[in-house]
Amino acid sequence: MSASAERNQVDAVVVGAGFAGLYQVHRLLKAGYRVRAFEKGSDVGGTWYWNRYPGARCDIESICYSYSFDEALQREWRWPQRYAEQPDILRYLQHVAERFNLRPHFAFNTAIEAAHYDEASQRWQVRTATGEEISSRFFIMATGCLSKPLEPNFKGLDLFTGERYQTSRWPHAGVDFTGKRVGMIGTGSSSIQSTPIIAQQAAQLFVFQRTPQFAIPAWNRELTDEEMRTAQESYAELRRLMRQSEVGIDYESPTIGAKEADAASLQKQLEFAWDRGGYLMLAAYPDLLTDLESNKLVSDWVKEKIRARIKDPAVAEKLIPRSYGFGTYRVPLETGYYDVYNQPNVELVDVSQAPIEAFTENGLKTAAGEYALDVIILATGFDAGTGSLTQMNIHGRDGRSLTEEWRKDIRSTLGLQVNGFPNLFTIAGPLAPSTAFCNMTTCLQQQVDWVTDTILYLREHHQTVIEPTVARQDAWVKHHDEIANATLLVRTKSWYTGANIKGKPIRLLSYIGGAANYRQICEEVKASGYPGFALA
Ligand code: N01
Repeated sequence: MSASAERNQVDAVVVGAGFAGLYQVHRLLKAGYRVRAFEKGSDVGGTWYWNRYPGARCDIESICYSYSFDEALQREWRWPQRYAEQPDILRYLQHVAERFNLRPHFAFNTAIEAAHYDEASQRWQVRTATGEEISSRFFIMATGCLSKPLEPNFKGLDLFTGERYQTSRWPHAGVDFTGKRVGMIGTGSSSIQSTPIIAQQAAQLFVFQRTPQFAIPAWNRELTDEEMRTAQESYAELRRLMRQSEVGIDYESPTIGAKEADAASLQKQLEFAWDRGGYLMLAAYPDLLTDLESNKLVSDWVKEKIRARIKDPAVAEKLIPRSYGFGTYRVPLETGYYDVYNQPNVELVDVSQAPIEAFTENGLKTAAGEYALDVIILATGFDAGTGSLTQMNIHGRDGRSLTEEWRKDIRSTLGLQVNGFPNLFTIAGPLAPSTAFCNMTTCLQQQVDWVTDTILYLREHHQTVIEPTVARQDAWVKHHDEIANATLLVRTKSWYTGANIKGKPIRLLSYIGGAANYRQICEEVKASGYPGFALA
């Protein structure tokens, strides 16, 4: 066999060079497998490679947002801030790639165009956009759950002669907004993080809002040497607590629900959670996401906090969410977001009743008026959960198309394997715990470990193929839906359920049964020899 033919006959193809892909390649190499990995971007980083907009930072505390698989790494790395900003996280991932010599195993600037499972050889035939054909036993997607940007199909999109940017495809050289009239479309996390910084530079900033958000203060700050040292020394215990937690970070919740608390203790508890900042606010009460009455109490309290930030009461009312409850749409953390609406150069444009109709040569037009702009920013979100996989043209047994199947109904087993697609693994795939309800670094590592252990199990048991049965898959979907449908999340229109994409089947995309519970289920499957999975 020639060297290039040998290079293209591998045990595993891994797609993606973010947190999951890097760790997956590391684990497989350590176990002695031949691996080729592919990444569309020009370097490692995944989410943190693409999302370079001003103000991009992680909403999970940096001490918890890192790998735990290597003791020396976690003891040596120093995070500068409570919530790490994008350049710091990218620097961390570049360091990990260097430290474990992972880059040589990746082909960068290389998208996967198509892949099909060949039943005769029991191997995946994978084709890249650069024309390579690779034959692999295992096909592992580490493509992230928020990787395929959603670009709304605005009329006249290309007529606009000014600058146009998408937050998730931000130019590496940055953008200078000085003296410019800027239009920001969308008010999700990306917009909420970037708006305060853009508002400092732009001559005028129009924020086009369709749905207001319950953003809560991050209270970001520098980490002291002492805090960092304490974390580094106690990582073993912290990681243990994180793994045992509901969402992959350690926190405490009261035992009673919000509606059971009297007015004084409710006020005290919410102030306490608010002051701690960030996601700990979501843990303010255990029934926040399941009980309408409790959710309303907390939502009303947060609404008052928002009102208190805005000088003009008419603008404040526009910023108050009314169609859903706190926590049922991804809660963005903010630093100075509401304050921008007190600046004279910032205008909030409510497009809920008067939608954006078209882009024009000089800006854009809503049903209520026209806006002259030099720059338009699309902060319009993602085709979450499925988008990164369905864009890839994956065909399993009998030529079954993953795109076609998920167009009708999004089904998976543990979020990690799909019936009809043997040896395909989908890390952070739909119906696994992912970004919405889990600290990604905790959950991704656990899922990579399960995938690797599964591959090792096959080797030990002289098997080459694993595929979930229809019955096992049906059981997982039923379990997932039962938990999801008992929450208030499914009542809110957002990317959490795929409702931001016209025609996408509605189902909560992330498993919400708890990270620790999910880990235990995965461990039991492994320990009991993969019941409900066909091994061949
Ligand atoms: O996207 P989004 P995002 N006309 O989907 C609006 C993660 N993240 O990129 O709500 C007008 O939240 C849309 O309006 P509506 C995080 O998990 C993490 O901000 O559909 N508006 C909405 O306001 C987050 O949840 C971090 O009515 C239109 C916005 O665009 C996820 O990524 C940082 C429109 C999209 O908001 C996605 O966040 C940033 C139209 N035609 C992001 N179409 C970290 O902390 C869409 N919109 C790591």
